[in-house]
Amino acid sequence: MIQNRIAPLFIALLILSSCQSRQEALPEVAVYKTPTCGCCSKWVDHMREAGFTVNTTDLDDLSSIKDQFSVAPENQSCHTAVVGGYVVEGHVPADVVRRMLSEKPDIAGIAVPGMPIGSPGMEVEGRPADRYDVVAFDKNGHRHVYAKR
Ligand SMILES: [Cu+2]
Repeated sequence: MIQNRIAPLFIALLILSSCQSRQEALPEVAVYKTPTCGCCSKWVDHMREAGFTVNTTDLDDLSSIKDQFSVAPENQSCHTAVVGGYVVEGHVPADVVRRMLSEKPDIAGIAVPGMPIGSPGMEVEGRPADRYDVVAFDKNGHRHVYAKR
C-alpha cells in the first residue's frame, strides 16, 4: 500500500530534481594562468569541487589577458578567469561567483586583489585566514566592495 503511494512521489521528485539541475547549470569557467602557478591550480580545484566545469590555458605572460579583460593593476592577482561573460580575477570564493552569476550585476567582473592568505587556493596550514574584500569592477575603473571575507 505505502509503496504504491511512494512510487509516484519518487518519480515526481526525480523529474523535479532533473529540471532543477538543468536550471542551475553553471557556465564553464575559462582560466588563464602561468604554467607553474600552484595556487592557481588549487583555485581551479576549489571551483571544480563547487560544481564548475573549468578549462585552463597556460600562458607565460598574462599581461595581455589582464588588458583584454580590463583588470586594472589595483585589482590584479595571479590568474584571470572568464565565466558567463564576467571576469573573475584571483582567488574569489566559488559562492561569490555563483552569487554574481545569479544576480547578474552590471559590472565587468569581480576580483580578490593580491593573494590573501586563507582565500580559496591560498590556505596555509597553521596560519589564520586574512580578512579580504571581493571587489566588483567595471571597464571604466570604478570599483566597489561586492563581498567581505
Ligand atoms: Cu594565487
